[in-house]
Amino acid sequence: MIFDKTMLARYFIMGTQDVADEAEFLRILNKALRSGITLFQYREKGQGALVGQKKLQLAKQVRALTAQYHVPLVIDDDMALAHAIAADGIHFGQDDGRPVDNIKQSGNLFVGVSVSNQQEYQRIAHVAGIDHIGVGPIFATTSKSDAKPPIGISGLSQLIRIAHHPIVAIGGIQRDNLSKVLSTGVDGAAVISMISQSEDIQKTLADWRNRT
Ligand code: TZP
Ligand code: MG
Repeated sequence: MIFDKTMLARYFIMGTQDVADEAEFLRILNKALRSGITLFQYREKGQGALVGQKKLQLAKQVRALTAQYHVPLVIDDDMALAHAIAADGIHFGQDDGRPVDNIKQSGNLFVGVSVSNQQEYQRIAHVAGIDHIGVGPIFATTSKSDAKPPIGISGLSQLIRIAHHPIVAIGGIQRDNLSKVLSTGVDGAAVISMISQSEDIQKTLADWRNRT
């Protein structure tokens, strides 16, 4: 799929490790898709994450659901799976292999790369084939055990100033700090817990839509 930066506006990420079980995962994903997320990343990673056939089976259901709602689907750090289910994009971090190798294998998937600071950005800034950058964590987060130190709003603003890629902010973004994040001029925000732990996903996303 051809990447468009408007896809980054309301970017939802989730794997089964973020919720109680697969039924809960599908319930939350359905609600989020119906309520206006602009992109979904399937990220099965960390303690309790599915692997092998179980991961493949759930990924197929995620592909069917996202297609039904015309929401692009990104797979985190699993090129074989992304191709197997015909995802729209692939995302990888600093520890997920060499960017040039990943880009070579990406085919028609669009490509996102995570950076935590300016130094990491400068290292990949001139690698061809990267469609957008994820910057974070912006704030402290409990959703990623190996997250680097938070870059904060000022760090995000500085990175946006020097970057020549579309940027999505990630990490610790909640309803009470979302406006600050968006005021930096970033192309979007990516969240796990703001949606996966929301008591009213429809309302959370309605509020978010009104702020962008
Ligand atoms: N990458 C950087 S922070 C993070 C990821 C995957 C976790 C974001 O989760 P939350 O719950 O939105 O802070
Ligand atoms: Mg990764």
